[in-house]
Amino acid sequence: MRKLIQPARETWADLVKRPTKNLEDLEPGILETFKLVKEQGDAALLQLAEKYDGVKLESLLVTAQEIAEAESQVPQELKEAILQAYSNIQLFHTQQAEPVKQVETMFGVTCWRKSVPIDRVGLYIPGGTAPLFSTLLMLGVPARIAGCKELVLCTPPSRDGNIHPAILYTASLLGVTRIVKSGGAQAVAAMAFGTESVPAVYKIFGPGNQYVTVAKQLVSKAGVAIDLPAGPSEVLVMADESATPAFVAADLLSQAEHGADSQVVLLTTSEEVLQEVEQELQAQLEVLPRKEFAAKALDKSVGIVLASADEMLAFSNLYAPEHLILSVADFEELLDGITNAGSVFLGHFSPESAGDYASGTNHTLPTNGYARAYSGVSLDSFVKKITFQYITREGLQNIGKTIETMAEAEGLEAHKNAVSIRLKELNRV
Ligand code: HSO
Ligand code: ZN
Repeated sequence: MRKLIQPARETWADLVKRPTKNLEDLEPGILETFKLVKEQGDAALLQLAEKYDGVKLESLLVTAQEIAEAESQVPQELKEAILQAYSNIQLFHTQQAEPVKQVETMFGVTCWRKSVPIDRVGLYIPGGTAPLFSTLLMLGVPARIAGCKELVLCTPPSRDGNIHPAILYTASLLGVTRIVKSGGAQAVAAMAFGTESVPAVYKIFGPGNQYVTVAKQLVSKAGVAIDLPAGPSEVLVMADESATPAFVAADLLSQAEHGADSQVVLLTTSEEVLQEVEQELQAQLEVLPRKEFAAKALDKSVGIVLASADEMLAFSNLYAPEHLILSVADFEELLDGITNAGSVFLGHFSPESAGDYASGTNHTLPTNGYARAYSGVSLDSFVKKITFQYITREGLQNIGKTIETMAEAEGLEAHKNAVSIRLKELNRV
């Protein structure tokens, strides 16, 4: 971890920058994949599973028998944990539903807005080094609450052609029946354009490697919505003298173990805390199974000593972290000052892992500074909000003149006329 003591304000803008990766080189290959999937559908997915996942699949779709087998392979303790997390996430996201409120803006002019589920959504769950069944909960639970009719799940198969049993168990809890053994850009293409086995969806959710990320960006240009512009996961921890260095180190490592490109930042008002956290990082890192990823992420990370809590807050708001942990005694005093963050963890006993898995909040959050303007995934991500209005005869008489005047000033005579023609009729009777 790089150490900085009270860096000058002028340097902050550079310090909050994430490393930029040029992903444009990937585009031609991904567009080739899109073409193949559009032309050959399922056959392309099977061919690419052989090429990239190293498996000759008999069938792209997971069968009911595979789901039943998975059920028996997941240990009871894990099932109970998943059910607990499910229930908390469900409770938290159910409360996000907004009641329909009719507003009479003028007498006889009534407007309202209603959430309507997106009919078909695609959920992408990466394979690779960690089977993120928790992400499936974070996406599937709000999708179900919203009332999305069809959930399509794409996830890459392992070399033996299977999907991790915990992913299948979670999918079956969510009632997701269309589980496609496909990953990478080809899975994104399948969900965007449709194949024989994969219905085209209207919005694609979920994290993935850089191929998936670029593929999502490309389909979003073609009219399919995506959840968030994705980047590597990140955490910023603020720690004062009251922090326990071992806890802080554990939080930093929990983020660092996601991958070599994870972003980890420590802000503290105490040089001593910084030193102690560093020692703890070394000790805890040694025994981590994923220590290679975590070590690489830590190498690029930074620990900064700042003069005050206000300075920490100012830096954090500039950085706009995906996760913000306030390991400080008086966190309440800082809350109103937080302007940019995806999700915030308060005090010494609220580790990020709680939100990653089970407390109820969503872990699909804006990275790469997007927290300045974006929110994480929530119930809203799975609905469109449709506005309605009903104007009575009297209502049109009340509002008509305003519309006519504005339309005329914009030089849009036909707009004006749509009102005038009605008002004339109303005045005639
Ligand atoms: N920290 C990740 C989510 C996750 N952690 C899944 C563990 N499993 C992004 O918020
Ligand atoms: Zn995590």
